[in-house]
Amino acid sequence: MEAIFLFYRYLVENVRIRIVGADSMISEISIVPIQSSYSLDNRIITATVLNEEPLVMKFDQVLSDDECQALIESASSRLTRSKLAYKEVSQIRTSSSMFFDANESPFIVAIENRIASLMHVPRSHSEGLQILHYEPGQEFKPHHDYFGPHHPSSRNNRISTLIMYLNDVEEGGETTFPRLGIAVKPTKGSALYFEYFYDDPRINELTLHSGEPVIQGVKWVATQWMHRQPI
Ligand SMILES: O=C(O)CCC(=O)C(=O)O
Repeated sequence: MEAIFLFYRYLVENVRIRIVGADSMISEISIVPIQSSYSLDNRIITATVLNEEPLVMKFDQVLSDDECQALIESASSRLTRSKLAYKEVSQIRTSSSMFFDANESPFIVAIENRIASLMHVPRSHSEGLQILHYEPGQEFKPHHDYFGPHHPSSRNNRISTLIMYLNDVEEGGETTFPRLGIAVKPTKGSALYFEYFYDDPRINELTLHSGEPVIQGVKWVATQWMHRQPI
């Protein structure tokens, strides 16, 4: 009889299905199905849910030590000052960074394929893999990863993010979500996942996050952003 009180509307929008209840309490299915581990690419990636809606998860063993090192080495001679959404240099984001080209090398393609499987979005929806480097005092102040409604990229907006930590940071450099009370310490090979593909913009807004200033040591991360449609 419960079915009488429930009206399910199924919407398929490229990569996921949403279910909307008749009581207008929206319960939206996440892009990534919640599991305690994922077996892919000949490895077991373990997962911890940090928040359910919006979904925020920590993954362990996403990258091996050798892969972290190879990413750092391939990126280090190509870093330039990081910019914001309108290509402006700002004190909001003081790191340096670079993007790998699509299909740049078999190594990068293999990593991107693993990430796409983990994020449950086809690789064709991804931006080039980005490497970020922070020296002591550098940071990325609170921001959202999706584009505002007036930005040209909002027509095919970002829907999810994977931040992979390429080294252990001695002190500082946590990724924090001030509206969710979450702080994640960078640990080599692990990754932080979150998505902002919800109908209710208030849920997406909760993904405000920052890279806290590095206090001691340096911080290297690789970031992958997925879009609603192929790029
Ligand atoms: O460095 C971090 O911990 C956060 C990076 C970040 O927020 C981003 O790349 O959007």
